[in-house]
Amino acid sequence: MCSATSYGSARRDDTTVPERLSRIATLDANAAVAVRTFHFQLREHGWAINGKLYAPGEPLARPKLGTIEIWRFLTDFHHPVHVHLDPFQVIGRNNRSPGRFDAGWKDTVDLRPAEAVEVAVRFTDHPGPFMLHCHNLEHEDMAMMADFVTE
Ligand SMILES: [Cu+2]
Repeated sequence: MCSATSYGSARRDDTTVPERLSRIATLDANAAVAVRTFHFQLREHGWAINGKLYAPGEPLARPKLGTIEIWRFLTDFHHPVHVHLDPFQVIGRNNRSPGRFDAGWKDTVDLRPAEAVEVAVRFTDHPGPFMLHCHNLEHEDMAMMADFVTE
């Protein structure tokens, strides 16, 4: 195929798109050592996770490095849920298989009102405090965040 550049000279374009762009190793959810639930809710005192506004130094989870856990996110509203440290894979949405839009590695998953999403996450490399939070700026600014500590 030939194409002209914006400079007017004709150049041969011999590039091709690979048939497969990447391969993604699937996390083994059956190897999960824990299942944790995080409920994102509007409470009368603010936007909360498991009934709590953000409290630095009061982690909601202490996953072990090198392990896989299943984290269940529930909501009564629309929240894009973001987990720091490691990417995750969606393994279920509303007790069904993930949607096509759930494929691949994620750092944020979109939960619409009354949805429940399960993700598998493998904690790697770095011990210490990390965060999960709603990525809606108004919600995170109104305390919809939580610490977790990898050990
Ligand atoms: Cu939110």
